[in-house]
Amino acid sequence: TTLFRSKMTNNEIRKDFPILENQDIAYLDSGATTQKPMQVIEAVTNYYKQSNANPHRGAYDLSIEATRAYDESKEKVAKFINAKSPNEIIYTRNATESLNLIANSYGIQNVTKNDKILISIMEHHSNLVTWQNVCKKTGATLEYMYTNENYELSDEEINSKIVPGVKIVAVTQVSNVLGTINDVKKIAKRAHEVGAIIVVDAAQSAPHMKVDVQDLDADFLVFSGHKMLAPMGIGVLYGKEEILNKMEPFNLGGDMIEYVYEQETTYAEPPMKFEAGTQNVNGAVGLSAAIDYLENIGMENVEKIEAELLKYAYEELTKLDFIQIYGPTNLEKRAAVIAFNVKNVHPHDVSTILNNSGVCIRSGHHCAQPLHRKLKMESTCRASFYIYNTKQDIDRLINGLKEVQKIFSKYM
Ligand code: 7TS
Repeated sequence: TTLFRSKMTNNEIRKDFPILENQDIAYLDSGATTQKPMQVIEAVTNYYKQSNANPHRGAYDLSIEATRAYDESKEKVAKFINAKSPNEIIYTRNATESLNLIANSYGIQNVTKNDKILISIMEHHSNLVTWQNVCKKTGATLEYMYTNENYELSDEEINSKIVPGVKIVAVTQVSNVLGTINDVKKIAKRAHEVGAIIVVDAAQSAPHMKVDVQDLDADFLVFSGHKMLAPMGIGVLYGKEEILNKMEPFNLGGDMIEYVYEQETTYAEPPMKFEAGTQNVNGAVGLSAAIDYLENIGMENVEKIEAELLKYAYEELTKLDFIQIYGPTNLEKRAAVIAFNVKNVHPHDVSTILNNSGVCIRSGHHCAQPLHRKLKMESTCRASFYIYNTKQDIDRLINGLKEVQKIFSKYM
């Protein structure tokens, strides 16, 4: 069956998603969160029907089974991103919490007032406000890499900003607004040359392309389960083992300790050291099933399906002369996300009218206010695609936009 499924088309994949069968919608907001296939929904339901208990605590079979499911999930994640060991995988609530853990447990503890932290202008607020806060608390300086005229980080920009004195480079692999794919491997190499560590925000990349932490030489890498078919509430933090071993925990309490005395505590080894409190086993089980689902399709096939959707959507949108599209024009360097504006119509009006015809897109600043301000975009509409989207979804978007044009024609 693997062979058969690996050839699956988006039209076949779509049938695995009950919500897309139950609702008459073109769901074009997978950048915000993805829908879930039956396989993930059933894995979570079965976990609660058959295996639920608090892991790491009971000597009884059910608790051992919950622990096994949790550990197996980490092994799958480690393989999915080619980490050396599941001990390098920490579960959090989402990419945001993973970034907060790094900022607090690594950033605040390792940065001083003469250091610089470097991010890019296209960062999501989660990878921006967190570092602002580290700088406020330590006196370090926050600097930015800016995009060129093609919405990309040029080599000159990378080389002139990543210089001695920079201690942390935190950058997104894929922009959630522009769709720009950043050359993280090159950025990591440069960061290491000047003695900095690299934090990779893979929230918009891990669901859509093969991510290999060893090939990238990432020191930290984060993503959210809910953007890759898994339930909400499970996030991943990858960290190199030697770095995690030296870090202090961010959250304290049960399950992250070794021995506790009245005045002193020794901590467990990573990853448990960073996972205080009862873990999200159902989320881990769902993430496991989501990775199985994606690997069954094959990440190369995922990329292929999305590239076709992007090409079709981009071409169709380009035909509409009342639309302005943002982001790289070279589609090879771009993920399946398109931010755009309808001339003289506010994005919120566009998305409201599209909603009337069942088209779900996002409008606003997409948690990237500095990017919008820098590029003088105000706010934008954004369509983002995933493996269950079809050309019909895109046709609905295009027809909806023509409807917007009709309604607003006297202002255009
Ligand atoms: N980093 C990037 C690049 C993102 O796109 C997002 C979420 C996050 C981090 C944070 O993820 P979370 O799961 O912790 O919330 N981006 C979006 C979006 O584009 N629309 O809604 C959420």
